[in-house]
Amino acid sequence: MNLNSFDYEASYGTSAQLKPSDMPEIAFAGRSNVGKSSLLNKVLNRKSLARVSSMPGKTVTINFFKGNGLRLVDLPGYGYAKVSRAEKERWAELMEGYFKSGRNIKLVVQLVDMRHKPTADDLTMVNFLNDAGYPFIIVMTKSDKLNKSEYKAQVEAMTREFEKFGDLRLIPFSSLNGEGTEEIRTIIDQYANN
Ligand SMILES: Nc1nc2c(ncn2[C@@H]2O[C@H](COP(=O)(O)OP(=O)(O)O)[C@@H](O)[C@H]2O)c(=O)[nH]1
Ligand SMILES: [Mg+2]
Repeated sequence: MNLNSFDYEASYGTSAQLKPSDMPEIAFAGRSNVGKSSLLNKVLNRKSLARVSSMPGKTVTINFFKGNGLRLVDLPGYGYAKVSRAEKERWAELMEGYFKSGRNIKLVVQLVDMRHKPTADDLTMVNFLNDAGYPFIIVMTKSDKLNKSEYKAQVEAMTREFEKFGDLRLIPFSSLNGEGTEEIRTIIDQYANN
């Protein structure tokens, strides 16, 4: 699939605004600031298609990108400490609405920061995906920030952390040096056509 021809489609702040699903979708989930927008820009080979925000968690929206009969979905980030209770409720409403609207979700790409243990929210998200039966992979972001020994230790720690999910794909990724980009493109292609 040509991932160079995707375009921004729309953003929504409440689930009532979501359009019915008429195309397969691949969704991207993760905590605010994990590097989701950077990953989308890198994978889609665009400089600033998905805005790279310097104010994480500021607005809760779900963003759609469309191309080649496929939608890529930038799910709202979670876990940002300074958001209000109202924003947290908006987040939950939007996520629940998204996952309950009968969509053709081919794959969820779950991002975790490679430097740290997955957060409680990360694990809640992964358990939800697993229990609900969505195919998912884990992308470990910001791999460029680790030295060689930290890198090796974190691959091992993450492998143990997610062991119970069977042969789950764990992909180190860096939007800075491009590590993992081709692997993610290949997986998107495989699942989109599946
Ligand atoms: N070193 C490094 N920084 C990154 C990487 N990905 C994102 N960042 C930085 O992390 C911050 C959050 O990135 P962003 O893509 O907006 O995260 P989002 O909130 O998940 O969409 C920004 O300052 C990015 O420049 C990466 O792979 N390596
Ligand atoms: Mg973002």
